[in-house]
Parts: sequence; C-alpha cells; structure tokens
Amino acid sequence: IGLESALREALERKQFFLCYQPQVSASTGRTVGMEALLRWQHPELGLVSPLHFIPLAEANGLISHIGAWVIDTACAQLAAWRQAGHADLRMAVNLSATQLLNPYLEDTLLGAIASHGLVPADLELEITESVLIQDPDQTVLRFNALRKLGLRLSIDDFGTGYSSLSYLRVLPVQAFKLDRSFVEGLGKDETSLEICASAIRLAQNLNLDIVAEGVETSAQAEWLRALGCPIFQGFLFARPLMAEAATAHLAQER
Ligand code: G
Ligand code: G
Ligand code: MN
Ligand code: NA
Repeated sequence: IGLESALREALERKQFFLCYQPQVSASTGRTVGMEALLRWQHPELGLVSPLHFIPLAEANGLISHIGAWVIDTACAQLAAWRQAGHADLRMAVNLSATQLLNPYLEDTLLGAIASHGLVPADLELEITESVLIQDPDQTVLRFNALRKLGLRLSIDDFGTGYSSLSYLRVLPVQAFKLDRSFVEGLGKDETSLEICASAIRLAQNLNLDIVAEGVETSAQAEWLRALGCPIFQGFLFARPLMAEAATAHLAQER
C-alpha cells in the first residue's frame, strides 16, 4: 500500500491519536505543561513516525487538515484536564512551516480555543527555526499575528535550525526548547555544556522561558538545574503518554 493514499484516509478512519509528554518545573517537580505529539496507527503499516508522515503531509497539502485535528483534540484534552482541576496547565502543539503560513491557521486556533472554553494564552505553538529559511518575511508577519491573538510561541529544537540569532530581535517568542542533542552531550563534552549554559543564560537575559528537551538521566537534570534551567522534558520524567496515562500521571501529582 502507498503511504500517501493511506495518509489521505487516516483522518476519517480515525487512525490518528495524540500522546502527551509532561513538561516539569525544575523547582517544584510538578507538570506545568504538556506537549501534544501526533501518532498514526495504521492497521497494516503499524505505528508510523511523524518523522515520516509529516513531511509527506506537508508536500501533499494534508498537513493543515491533520493539524486542525491536532489543535482541536489538544484543546479538548486541555479543557478536560482543566475540568479535573489542573488549573494552570498549558498545552504545547507543534506547527510545521506550511501550517504557519496557512492563512486559515488563526481561524482554526481561535475556533478550537473558543469551542473548548480556553483562552489563547493556554496554548503554546512550537515552531522550529528552520521555518525562517523558507520565507523569513512571511514568518515574522505570521508570528506577530499569532502573538497579537495572545498565543504563546516557542522556538523548537533551539540551536539547530538556523545559523543567525538575529531573528530573536524580530520574532515575538516566549520560550526556547533547548534541542536534546545539547542535553545529550552534558557530562560528555565541554562544548555541549557551554552551549546549554549560553542558551539558558540567553533565555534568562531575554526574559524567556526555556525547556530542556530529551532529559534522560538525573545527571543531565542536575547539570541543567545548576545552569538555572526552569523546565525539563524527557524520558527521565515521563515518556509521551497516551491520554489516559497522562491523565493518571497528572492525578497522581495532586
Ligand atoms: O514524538 P516524536 O519524537 O516521534 O516526534 C517526531 C517529530 O514529529 C518531532 O520533531 C515533532 O516535533 C514532530 N511532531 C510530533 N507531533 C506533531 C504534530 O502534531 N505536528 C507537527 N507539525 N509535528 C509534529
Ligand atoms: O522536535 P520535537 O522536540 O517536537 O520532538 C519531540 C520528540 O522528542 C518526541 O517525539 C519525543 O518522543 C522525543 N523525546 C521526548 N523525550 C525524549 C527523551 O528523553 N529522549 C529522546 N531520545 N527523545 C525524546
Ligand atoms: Mn516539539
Ligand atoms: Na524539539
């Protein structure tokens, strides 16, 4: 079977689901946010990684439909957690370049936010630096439009996508996600340590949040804590969890 034709049917056949990975406060150890991560379970192909099907969905124009489903489903889940008493929890959703440039994105976001009784600040959009390569001027306009609506914006895989820091002067972001390749090098090479230290300091100096990605060991967490990193995400704290497991994870923190 062709991956592309299978992908075209995936939405209506309800083959997508979201996992949620906790983002944990370094100071309290409590979950302050969840990152929604898309999964595609196909009856014959099995679990297909977003690394394979997102680029395909970008190329054939399906990404905005799939993305709209992700946004609505993530908002519904956050609303349910709010109902269960998790008042300050935020939801982070990944956006690709094509989604960012789609003129209907605002309608999709505001529609989902309103229909689930949320406000824009409840939602954080994770966007990689690489979107800037496609169309820098348009990217700045789109970031400004989304920020004006009150959404939170973060730079995903910070440090890996684009060679210039000058975009930080023009993109209205609230957070960086420190790429896990740098976290992985903590305790192994001096360069990774210096990059983590510099990124964390840069975030502090710009008054931005920073989330360390891919924290797998307590040694890494200790390094990051010593460097002043406020938020951790990674297998050490929790893997991406199915909705029910994520709900249980939150409940056990209360
Ligand atoms: O969860 P996992 O490690 O398999 O994710 C692989 C990649 O897919 C990551 O770069 C992640 O940002 C991306 N990804 C996961 N879910 C979504 C989604 O809903 N939309 C987009 N555009 N990318 C996603
Ligand atoms: O590009 P983005 O940061 O959105 O990718 C998120 C991906 O990182 C998810 O697919 C998730 O499965 C993966 N991930 C989350 N925590 C860890 C971790 O501790 N180690 C590794 N290797 N991958 C992780
Ligand atoms: Mn991400
Ligand atoms: Na990332």
